[in-house]
Amino acid sequence: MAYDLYVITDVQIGLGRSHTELARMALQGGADIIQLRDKRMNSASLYRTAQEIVTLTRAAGACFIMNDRLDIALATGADGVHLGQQDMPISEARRIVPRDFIIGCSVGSVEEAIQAEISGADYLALSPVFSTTSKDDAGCGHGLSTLSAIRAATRLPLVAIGGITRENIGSVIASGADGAAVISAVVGEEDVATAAAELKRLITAAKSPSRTPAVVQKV
Ligand code: TZP
Ligand code: MG
Repeated sequence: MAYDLYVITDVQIGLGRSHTELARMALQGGADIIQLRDKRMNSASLYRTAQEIVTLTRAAGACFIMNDRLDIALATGADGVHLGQQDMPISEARRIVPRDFIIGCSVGSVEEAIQAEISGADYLALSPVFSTTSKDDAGCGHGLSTLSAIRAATRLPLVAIGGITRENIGSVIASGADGAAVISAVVGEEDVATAAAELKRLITAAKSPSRTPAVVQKV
């Protein structure tokens, strides 16, 4: 499964578009994973929205991850859930989910990364890698050195989240991330599909082995 471009829907940042519309456009641009994240929506609306996004991600061959809410993830047939340090314990979630269900975990240090791996996480998200205004309680960025240290400490897929832009994505991938989870760099753009496609192109380029410049022979 690809973790390259992981788009988190956010209707506060999404310039008036719904979660479903943001997801549709991000998928058009090549998003590999869509996460539904909304701290304000009631459960009924979250459930309906998750159902809509499951349909879209299945049609696109992409993956749908529900933020926080394991109940809604299971009820809608989501591919997985994303849990933070303040959410239900990974090991308890693991006990009640189907075998191939994905559990992602936000971590802020090597110690948390190791603990999440031991507890049964399928992927890790360094959160936040850079400072961001998109999440109120995100705290200061942990930086690329923490990203590299976590990369060295675990073999789990590792995404970086927080403050990622077209300008810094190359350094994020070079520091060991398998992909980038973003809100504003995609969802906050007028043309969501094009922003997603451009970020994905940069991620793919950063991952491909560097090409040595052709030597021009003098004749
Ligand atoms: N978790 C950690 S930082 C963050 C979340 C949901 C927000 C990321 O948003 P942006 O706009 O890509 O910085
Ligand atoms: Mg959470």
